[in-house]
Formats: sequence, C-alpha cells, structure tokens
Amino acid sequence: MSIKINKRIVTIERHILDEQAAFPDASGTLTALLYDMALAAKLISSHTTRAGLADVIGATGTVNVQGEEVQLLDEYAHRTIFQLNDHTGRLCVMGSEEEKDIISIPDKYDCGKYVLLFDPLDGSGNIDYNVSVGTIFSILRRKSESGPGTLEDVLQKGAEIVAAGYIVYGSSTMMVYSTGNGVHGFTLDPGIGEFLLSHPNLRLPQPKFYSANQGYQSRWSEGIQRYTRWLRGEEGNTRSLSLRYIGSMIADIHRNLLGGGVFYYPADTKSPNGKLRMLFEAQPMSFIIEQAGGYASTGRQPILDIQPTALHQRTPLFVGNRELVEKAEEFIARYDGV
Ligand code: P6P
Repeated sequence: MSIKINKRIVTIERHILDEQAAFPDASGTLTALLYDMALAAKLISSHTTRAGLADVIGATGTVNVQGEEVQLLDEYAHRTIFQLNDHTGRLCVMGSEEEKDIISIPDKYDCGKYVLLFDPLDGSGNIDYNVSVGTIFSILRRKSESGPGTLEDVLQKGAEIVAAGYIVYGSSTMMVYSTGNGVHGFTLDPGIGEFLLSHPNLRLPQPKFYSANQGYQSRWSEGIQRYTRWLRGEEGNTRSLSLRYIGSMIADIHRNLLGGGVFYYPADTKSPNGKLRMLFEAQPMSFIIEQAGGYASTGRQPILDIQPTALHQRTPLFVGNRELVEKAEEFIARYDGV
C-alpha cells in the first residue's frame, strides 16, 4: 500500500531557517529574532480574534504619543512584543509607536547587535468595528559599537533594514516577511498553532485597486486631486482602478500586495507632513513592497532613501505598483511644483 505523502508543509520556523542558510556567516540571531516575532504574532492573534469576547476590547482611557486613544489591545500587543524581546540579548534598543522615547534593554540583560522597531497594533481604532488590524516590525543592525543602543541606532534610513514584516489579524491571521530575499506569506493554522507557508515569493500583480481616503480630497493639492482622477480613468487615462479603502493601512496594503494597486496617504492642509509614521509604518511597509517588485515614495522621493530625524516623524506615503507610484510623482511635480 503506497503511503500518501503530504505536500511539503513549510512552517515559518523552517522557512526562516532555510532563509538563514543563504547567509553563510549568519549567527542565527536574526533567525531567532524572527521566531520571537512569529510567537508574538500568535499571542496577539489569540487576543484579537476574540476581542469581542475577552476583556480586551475598548479603550484604556489613555492617549499615546500620537495623540490617539490607546486601545486595550494596543497595550497588550505592545507589552507582548516588549516582553518577548527585552531579555534575549539579541537587541540593543527598541522603538514602539506607542512609546514616546526609545526603549532601552533593562540593565540586567545583555545588549545585542540588532534594533527592533514596531507598531504593535496598526489600525487599532478599527478593532471595535471588527475590521482587520495588524502588527508591523522592522529589524536593523546597530550602528553604535556596544552597550545600550542609542537614538542614532534607531534613526536609520529604510534602506538599512535587514528584515521587516507584518501580521494582519483578519479573516485569517497572516504573517508576511522579507529578509531582503523576496516576500513570503504564512497563514496561521489555529488548530496546530503554526504559521504555514501559503504565499511563497509574493510579487505585485497587475494593479486592480487604489486606496486613499477620498473624504479628504478637498484638502489635497491639485497634483494629488488630478492623480486621483487619473486612477479613476480620467485625466487622459483609459484604464480605471477600483477604489478599496478600509482605514487600516495594513489591511489596505496587504490586499494591494495580493491584488495589485497603490495605497496613498498624502500630505494635506490638515496634515502637512502626512499622517503615517516614517519609522513604524512607512519604512517597513515600503521595504516589503519594494521586495515584492513595487516602489514607495513621499510623492517626491523614495521613502527608503530618507534619513529620519525624529522617532515619531510623519511622512506622506505612496506605495504599490511602481508605475502607479511614479505616476503620482509625475502629477505632483507637474502641478504642485518642486
Ligand atoms: P484616516 C490607522 O489609524 C492609520 O494609522 C492607518 O492604519 C490607516 O491607513 C490610516 O490611519 C487611516 O487614516 O485619516 O483615513 O482615518
């Protein structure tokens, strides 16, 4: 009797290990760090998928450095990622969208060679509406020689990112990551508590969607208003894309990664530097999308080339299929001047 062999089941742990094999001098530290983020994802997922039931829904009554109401799940996600990483000796410093300053490694623990930046729960304002939210992270090598990490270790260009990923807590929980060798997606099998490879070597397909909050159109520049009309098949464009915007950046960008398209949150008269955070949202998502064959820009320059000057600085963001993002740059240059 022949035994039916399952098709190759690849857990995220196995995939990360295989990826490490591509770096002969790898010490395994980055691999272990990615494992830790996968574990954090499982723990956070277990709370987000029953937010309506557990005592984790709703606000804490506090406001974070962004001026946003902190949700109980925000706090849980932030604490989980911190506690899984503060003692491992793999990091010299952390930065979180929820913390005003950089997060030092407690004195009792060793410092390592990596920096971890994370947005513990992006889009958390949508939790109460049962809209998908997510965790975003990026990993960089420290610049300082040794000891506790510094702000300089954190304020690096996105081009210096060693690995980045996000977890989207939606109809299923998916973890998508890149170590600079393509983009790979894993779906959590809650029955066995494992992330299984479901989307190997993700590449942006031909675009179907454009994602922006058109409710702000009157606050946009002429170039961005014309660009938006172009995406709709006007302004001389013969092709129109479908508008899909759910107000949770991770959910919007994840859909566009799989279906093709552009997400943009431009500067406007109310937010002259845009709304999204450079270090915790724009850089990691730009790294991932560019690894999938796309491009990310402020509308005037590549996101990954920008030297950050402040931990929570914001940036305009256009990210997705290269031809769509470059078209935005073209409209902005033509109608908004330099
Ligand atoms: P608006 C969520 O608060 C967030 O930071 C992103 O996830 C999302 O894309 C954006 O803000 C939505 O902002 O102004 O359209 O509600």
